[in-house]
Amino acid sequence: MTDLLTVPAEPYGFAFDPARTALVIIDMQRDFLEPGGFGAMLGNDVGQLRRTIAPNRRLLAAWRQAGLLAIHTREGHRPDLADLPPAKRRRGGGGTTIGDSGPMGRILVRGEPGHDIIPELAPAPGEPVIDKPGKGAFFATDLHAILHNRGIDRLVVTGVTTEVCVNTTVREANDRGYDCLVLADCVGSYFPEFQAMGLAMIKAQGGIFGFVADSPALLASLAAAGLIQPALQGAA
Ligand code: TIU
Repeated sequence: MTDLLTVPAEPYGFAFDPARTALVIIDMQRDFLEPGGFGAMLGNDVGQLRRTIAPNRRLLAAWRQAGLLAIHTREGHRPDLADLPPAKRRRGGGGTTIGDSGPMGRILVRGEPGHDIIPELAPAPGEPVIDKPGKGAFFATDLHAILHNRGIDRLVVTGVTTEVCVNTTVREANDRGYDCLVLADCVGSYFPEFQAMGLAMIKAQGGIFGFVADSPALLASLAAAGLIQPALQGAA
């Protein structure tokens, strides 16, 4: 058993055993971060999310160097759209919707270019990729089984968007008994006010859903424990 590490966080320090902690990167897909995809179709400025790419790259590189478990998720639907709730398809208000053709292929459909994780954060061989039809990463997926089978009890959660898929996943994880640390610089929203409130709702009331910190604090704790080279704390 590895000694517990502690990351300075809000509302108080996040203690974790690295071997029992997974990094879960939520939906860093072209459909949300590049023009012409699902995020843009909903009327959003996708440029708002791109500041999350560099800190996620740095964190993922460090996490891999430490030999820890990284998991990637993707939101999307079957090509026949059989798993797409009609209500989800109807909403959005634009002329196009999920399943329609766009510049990156059919919007939010598995196997299409827009559904891919952005190249900067491409999964490495052996890293589980969870395809999810909903906002939460536990709904209609095998994520809980994968975590349980590996003895994971803590999650470091990053990705997009803060108030939608990140928050939904953290709430689902909370009810399943996981402690979650959300990294503010590694999660993004199309709306600055939702970024702030999405994080505030997690850490309020003594950490009602979990903990919030910035990735340099986590990297420093991994470096102090000798799990990563100190150089990786600042490498992009
Ligand atoms: N629209 C929005 O903010 N997010 C989503 O639809 N999905 C995720 O957050 N991944």
